[in-house]
Parts: sequence; C-alpha cells; structure tokens
Amino acid sequence: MLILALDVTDGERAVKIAKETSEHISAIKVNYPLVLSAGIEIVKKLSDLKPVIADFKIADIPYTSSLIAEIAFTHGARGVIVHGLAGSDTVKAVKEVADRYRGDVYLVTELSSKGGEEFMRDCSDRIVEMAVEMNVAGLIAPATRPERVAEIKKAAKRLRVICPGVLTQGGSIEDVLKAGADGIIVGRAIYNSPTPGEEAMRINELITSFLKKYK
Ligand code: BMP
Repeated sequence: MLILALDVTDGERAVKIAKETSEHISAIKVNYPLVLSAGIEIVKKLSDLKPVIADFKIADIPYTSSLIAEIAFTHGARGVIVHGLAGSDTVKAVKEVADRYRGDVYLVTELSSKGGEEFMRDCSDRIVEMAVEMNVAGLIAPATRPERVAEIKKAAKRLRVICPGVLTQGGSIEDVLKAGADGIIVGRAIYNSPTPGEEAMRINELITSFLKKYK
C-alpha cells in the first residue's frame, strides 16, 4: 500500500533510497524532478528494483500524450499518471498505449494542495465518472481532504484510489485509510529522513495496523 514518491534530483541517491526502502514499499512514483535531472534511464534502473509509476501528469493533446506514455512504458514503467482534466480523448490515447504494455493508467482527480480546490474541485466528480466508464486502473485523490477521498472511493469502488498528501502536506494516514484509500503515496517524510529505510518500515507498519482496524 505504500508508494514512495522519489522526488530527489540525484540519480545515485534515488537508487540508494530505493534499495534501502524496497522491502517496505510496493512501488516507486517517479516525477519530473528526478527524470529531468537524472534522465529517463532512471525509470529503467528503478523498475529493476520495484514497479515504477511514471508521474508525468500527462495533460496534452492525445497524440503528444500517447508519445509520452510510450516513452514511459518502453523504459519499464508499469503505470502512468494522467491529468483527468485533459479529457477523455487524451485518456483514451494513453490507455491504448498502456494496454499494449499491460500497464496501468491513473487519473489525477484534484490536487492535494489548496489550489486543487480552486478549479479542479468543480470537475473532479466528472473525472471520477469518466475513470469508471473508461475502466482505468485508478485515481489519485487528495489525502489532505479525506472527505473527498471517501466520496471518490464511493463513486469508484472498483478502482484503486491512491492518495498523496500525508505527513509533510498535513494529511493523516489514519484518516485517509478510514476514508477507503487503497494506497498511500509518501515522499519527503521518507527520502528526507536520515534513515529512509527505517522510516518506510515505520510508515508501512502504521498502515498495516490501521488496515486491520478499517478494512
Ligand atoms: P510528499 O509526500 O513529499 O508531499 O510528496 C507527494 C508526492 O505526490 C509528490 O510527488 C507530488 O508531486 C505528488 N502529488 C501530490 O502531492 N498531490 C497530488 O494531488 C498529486 C500528486 O501527484
């Protein structure tokens, strides 16, 4: 259930942290900070250790979006993240690529930051409906607003709802699991710890104990 958001900007450090934490995490989410500094090959390196979700928050026209997805999957990614607000044609184009690689597509519903409420909140319920209709693998929902996680999970019971925004951004692991999250994304609290492996283990144990209580 624990997904490591590896937003460091040094490839060697990324691989070191991935190795230290690998026992306690289920996947690694790779975002622009790492890929723009270490190069796309880092996706391949990390995917030899754990499944990688390429968080390129794809939000372009269908053609360009499918090229981005193709690059992620040819480098070993097992999933890609797309902005739901880009619309169904973009999601369809990415899903066609993902299906060829038996990969997963996750849609962002609304960002966990405050700004996620400004514009995205108004369309996130429609994004959830689209995700269900298009049968994507999952949704990214804001751990900072557990009441939204509960609503999103209720509307998309079959989809995996994974949630960033715990700890450093203020969200509570317990509240988000209680709301029905299927996965928790954690970045800074792990990779900025002096002992990332131990921190990942501690968070993973916490998740396991709450799961016994709420699932
Ligand atoms: P952290 O635990 O350090 O706050 O990291 C959260 C990770 O999840 C970052 O990679 C961030 O880009 C991502 N993320 C998020 O925080 N909120 C969202 O709504 C969507 C995200 O992908």
